[in-house]
Amino acid sequence: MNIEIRKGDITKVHTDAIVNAANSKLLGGGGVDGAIHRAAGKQLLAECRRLRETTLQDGLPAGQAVATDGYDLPARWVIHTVGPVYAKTKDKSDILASCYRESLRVADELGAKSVAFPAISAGIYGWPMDSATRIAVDTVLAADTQVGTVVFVPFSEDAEGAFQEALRTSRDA
Ligand code: AR6
Repeated sequence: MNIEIRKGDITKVHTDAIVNAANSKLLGGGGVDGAIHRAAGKQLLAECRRLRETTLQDGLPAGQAVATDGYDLPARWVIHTVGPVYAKTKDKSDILASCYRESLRVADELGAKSVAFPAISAGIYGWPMDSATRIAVDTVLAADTQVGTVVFVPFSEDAEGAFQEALRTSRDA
């Protein structure tokens, strides 16, 4: 698998699919979720609403993933996943790892060969960037998937440095 780190706005990335760090309600929000809904256009929210009325009446649980079309985005699909809210007193690393594994499983179902990820849970959900990026890189490298290219899309220099360090140390290992 080819792994790239490309700092910037994930809504501009031309991979087959981009991953959204959504919430369980799946009806938009702040952060990368808001940016993706703005860039994809109203049809994205309409498809999310249909999912909530049919297969996802109770919402999307943390650690799981579901696909929609990408509409006005350069990416053909959006894979929505829900990260765990960070808590010092409870280790939710397995749920965060599951976001990456499940997103790649959904990508395989779609036939997506390239997938871009933001740093899931590392914004509003409060996960420390170093830990979030390490879980991201380790989980993607260990995944059993047909996806050939994964692009991590840090939104800040700090996040870029954290992804680079996680990739460097995992490849040394
Ligand atoms: N491209 C790439 N990364 C981005 C972009 C962008 N356009 N915008 C923000 N980021 P967050 P979470 C980074 O808060 O922590 C929403 O309200 C951001 O700097 O978007 O999983 C949802 O609806 C951070 O490093 O997601 C949920 O309620 C990373 O993306 C909740 O926030 C993730 O930050 C999810 O919180």
